[in-house]
Amino acid sequence: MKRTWWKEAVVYQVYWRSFYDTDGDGFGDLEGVIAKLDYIKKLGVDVIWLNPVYESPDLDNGYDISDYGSIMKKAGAMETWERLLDEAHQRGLKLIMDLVVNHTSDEHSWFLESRSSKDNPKRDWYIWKEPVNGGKPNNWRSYFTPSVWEWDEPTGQYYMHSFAVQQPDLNWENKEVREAIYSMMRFWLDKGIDGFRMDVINLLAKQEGFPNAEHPEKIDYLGNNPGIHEYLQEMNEKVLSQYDVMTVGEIPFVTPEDGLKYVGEDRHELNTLFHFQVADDMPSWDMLRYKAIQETWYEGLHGKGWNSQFLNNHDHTRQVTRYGNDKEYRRESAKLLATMLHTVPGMPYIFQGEEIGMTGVKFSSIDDYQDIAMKNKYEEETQKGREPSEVLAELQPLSRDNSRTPMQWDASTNAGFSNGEPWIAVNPNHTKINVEDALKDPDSVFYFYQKLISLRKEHDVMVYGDYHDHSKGDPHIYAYTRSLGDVTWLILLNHSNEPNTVSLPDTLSISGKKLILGNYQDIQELTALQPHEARIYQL
Ligand code: ISL
Repeated sequence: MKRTWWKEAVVYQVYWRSFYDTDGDGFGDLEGVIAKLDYIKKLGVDVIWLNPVYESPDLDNGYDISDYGSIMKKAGAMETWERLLDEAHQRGLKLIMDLVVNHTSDEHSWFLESRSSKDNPKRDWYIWKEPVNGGKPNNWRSYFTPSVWEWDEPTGQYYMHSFAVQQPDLNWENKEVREAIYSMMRFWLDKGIDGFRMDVINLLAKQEGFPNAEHPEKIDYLGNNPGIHEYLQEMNEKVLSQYDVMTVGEIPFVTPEDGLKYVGEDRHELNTLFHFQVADDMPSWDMLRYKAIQETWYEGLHGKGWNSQFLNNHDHTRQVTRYGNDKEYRRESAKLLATMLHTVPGMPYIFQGEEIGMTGVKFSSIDDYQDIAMKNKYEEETQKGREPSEVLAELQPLSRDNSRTPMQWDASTNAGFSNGEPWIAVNPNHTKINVEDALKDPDSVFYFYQKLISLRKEHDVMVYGDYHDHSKGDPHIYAYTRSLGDVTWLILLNHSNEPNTVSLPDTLSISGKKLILGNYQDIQELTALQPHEARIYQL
């Protein structure tokens, strides 16, 4: 596998609307990101992934784009964005943008033209279907609604939307659509961005003939359909291959075998991917399942393609709450999960606030939640006559708003995020969990992340080392090696609220070996790990 800058990178995800508000409107903004670049740089990361900032009615927090070529007013002006890119580059930080091209907003001029009449030149830029037997064309469910089909009275047809009604799917079969998207991509690449995170990029191709699904509730039929690889190979050939950029595909519903088709170095499609066998399919922590997933993806990609490692983002609950212990062992647990994500094979992504161990949230009323996905689901379920409090309790743990509460800068009002009324409530625990306190505490989660990231820069074994799990079958201890040349690291994790012993072959004895990094101040017993203890040894 050839060495590249992006394989060696750590990515920091900036959900700008919850990052830092400089104009007091209650939303974060690009000036705020600029103001905090030195903080991001201090962490030691290499790349910023900026969530969508394009003009949008903001129904799905920017993932409903109405103009790809301009900046959303609440985020700032194009001049502000250009200054952000320049200021980031001056600090040696790369910037990748979010590419959302499976769908647009229903307020995009393309869709307004397309829906205006059946014979409009842009009618075929979206997916329109006649009724079937007087009703919807098929039984497909969308991510956010019971059906992908929305009736359009004026033209007497349905249009398809894989997400909200207000997010109509583009018709990628139409060459004009593809060329318009490629031209938009060049617009941003020519401004100097360093790549794209590609939103549900495996949904671009739809099932031939739009047949009914056997299990409509399992929405995997929306992705990985014939034609997708031809689209991505064309995108690579016409656009991406002309630039030195990184591309990470958000690719749900794939196994390693399918994932490799998107990121194999010989495929000329994308560089790396987010799969969702954990974040979407593993509701709570299951060490045996996690190890098996890591194993299959390592075997599937090793030597051929590159993986990305994450456990939370703007769509998935904060990892220390969902997959760790955010109560009595919050710091240790946050550091253990970080050690794991930064030492398993693949490039690690840090979601803003993860580096100080921010937690999920539980609002008492559905009115406090802002996420369109959650509000739609709440409506759908309560409409069935279900008890609202039961539905709320069911939706709270995995609500996307868990990760979208404002970045906690200090213990002051609104966590120092805004002088206005924040668009979403601040987590009350900001008085205890915030950047200001973290930077004063040499043992904070922040400085532990900083050490992990700096280790990555000094030791190629973290990036390019072979992986071997030596703890298969153990439900709490995760013990694995990374080996490169004559360097072997052994990572020991005890994902448990109880101490656990580590039993390893003599060849992996840690007696007398160098401890590279650990999350406990002192090691009480060499072969026994404390609750949520993590250690990295050089053998
Ligand atoms: O939200 C999810 C489950 O919690 C994910 O399945 C997510 O909806 C899915 O991976 C697609 O997410 C992306 O596309 C959506 C947008 O709402 C998400 O924020 C974005 O990450 C539509 O653009």
